[in-house]
Amino acid sequence: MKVSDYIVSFLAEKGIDTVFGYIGGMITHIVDSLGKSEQVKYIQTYHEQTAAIAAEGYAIGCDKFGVAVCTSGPGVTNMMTGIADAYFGSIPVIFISGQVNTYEYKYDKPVRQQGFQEMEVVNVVKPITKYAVLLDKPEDIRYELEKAVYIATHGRKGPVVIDLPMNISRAEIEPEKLRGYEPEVGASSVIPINEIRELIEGAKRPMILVGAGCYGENVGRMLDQYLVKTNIPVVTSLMGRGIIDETYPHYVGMIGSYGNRCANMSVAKADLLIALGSRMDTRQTGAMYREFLREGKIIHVDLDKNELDYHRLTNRLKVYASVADFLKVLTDASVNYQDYTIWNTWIDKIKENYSQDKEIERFVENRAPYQLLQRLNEISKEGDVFTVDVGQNQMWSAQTLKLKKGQRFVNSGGLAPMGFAMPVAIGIAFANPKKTIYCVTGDGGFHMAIQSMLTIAQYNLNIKVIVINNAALGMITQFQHLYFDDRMYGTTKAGGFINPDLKNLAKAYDMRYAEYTSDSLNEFDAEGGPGLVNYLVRGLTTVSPKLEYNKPIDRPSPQLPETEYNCIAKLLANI
Ligand SMILES: Cc1ncc(C[n+]2csc(CCOP(=O)(O)OP(=O)(O)O)c2C)c(N)n1
Ligand SMILES: [Mg+2]
Repeated sequence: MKVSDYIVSFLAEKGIDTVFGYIGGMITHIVDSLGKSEQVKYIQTYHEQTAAIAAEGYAIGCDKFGVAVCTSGPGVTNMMTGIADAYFGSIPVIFISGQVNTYEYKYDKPVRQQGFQEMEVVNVVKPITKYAVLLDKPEDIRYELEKAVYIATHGRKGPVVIDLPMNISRAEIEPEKLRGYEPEVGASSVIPINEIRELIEGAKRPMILVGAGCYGENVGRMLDQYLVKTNIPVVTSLMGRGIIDETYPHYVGMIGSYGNRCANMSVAKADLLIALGSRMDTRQTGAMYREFLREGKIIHVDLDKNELDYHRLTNRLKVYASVADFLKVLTDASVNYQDYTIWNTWIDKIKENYSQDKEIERFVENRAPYQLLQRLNEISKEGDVFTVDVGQNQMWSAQTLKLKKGQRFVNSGGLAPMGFAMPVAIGIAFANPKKTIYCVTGDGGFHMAIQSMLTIAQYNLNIKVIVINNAALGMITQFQHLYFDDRMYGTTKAGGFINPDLKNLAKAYDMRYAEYTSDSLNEFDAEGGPGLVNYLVRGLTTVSPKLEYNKPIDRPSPQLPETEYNCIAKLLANI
């Protein structure tokens, strides 16, 4: 059997039915084997970056792992954005890159390259992968594939790169003679349940923070049950949205630099934060991280020990465990939960007065972008998926979308590459062909991923691409307004940034096209099939609230008047 055929049958056995890629000389054997396969289809995208991010989307959509293939040299450099994104986003993806023949490869020789399009892939991708290997012995193929899948999908998930020389992919092997991979047994989780119980029983104002580490393993459902039982209020991180059922009455909102005002205000007043699978990075805690939880302690649950050990917040009880294991132990333990009615009543007040809808009404001048998200709240249905890009469009969406049961919110918060929303939607669509996907992107990010449109049209994927078209790199204009006296170099038409004609583009890519402004939004409904929606926004746009540097998390801009802020604190003091 040829190695490339073996790889495809291995993937089929693991239940993978779609592989994304871009062909080139060094990967032709793999693509040929994929093409011949009846179980695994090969999707030839129009850019390796699309393939890489689509593979992430496939992993997210099917809860297994994604696979992307590319040729050597420029194929791999183009894939790098997706590899890095999968690393920072903890998404399990196997990347297979073609490499020059082993007899051309330079190995340790101090020359730049020997073969055409040769590049030392393993060393280049090492810092952005969980594991990377040059597979230069055909008889190692089973071992390395099994190892790759194990590493990608266990512990904190992430990407693996197998760099596969051309002559290895076409080599003949005898599958029954190949050695397999036996994973090493890792350190087991440590759950100090007595200390945890004591902290929870002593807390009057507990709060749960749901982070991206809560994805998968049915954690969302476990959490839903735990919440209903305990009535503990919940906030999410940007990456933790859409995991629990956010219609839970004590769901407060998203925290962070662009978090909902009510969520940031509430978390600052908690006396115990149970942080589940969340890095609590500066974007969440604010640079003044000591203000993040002034009087509280944190139960910090993470299965990445380094996140626990190298964190700058000190008031933490470290729990080295998966969220699933933690919840199992916590649910089985007999814990006397206090009655949180007063705490929840205060939060309800905060939610009522400082919800995102109130924020928009009170503080946002140019409301058009937010109105689009409010419209999506009206027309989207349970189970729909939102993918969002990077920039203001991402934050408007994260702040404003009220996720219904089963809805998912997919975005990139670690690498955050513009041009993420369309390719990730492609992968999700292949994993879940029946889902309706709303892909919200900025005009800048849309143009960066333009070739993804062709794949969407070609396969008639159920994706509605919505460009919030403010004719600007909006997120940066807000920065330039604050710190560069409104000098909009590179971000607006006057500064040299322009957009192509989206209507003509849609025609060229054979996509249905619709155009709306805030005045015609009520014509935008869920019935329209896949296509391109150009949502035109005039004037400068802002995200609100937004935490400015050196401000505590509960005092985002625009600032509340001092008397109002103090009044809220006093209200709580009576609890
Ligand atoms: C590949 C890449 N380049 C640059 C950036 C920096 N960046 C972050 S947001 C942003 C502006 C995005 O503009 P647009 O896509 O139009 O979205 P908007 O903010 O206007 O909603 C830029 C340039 C990035 N995140 N990714
Ligand atoms: Mg824009």
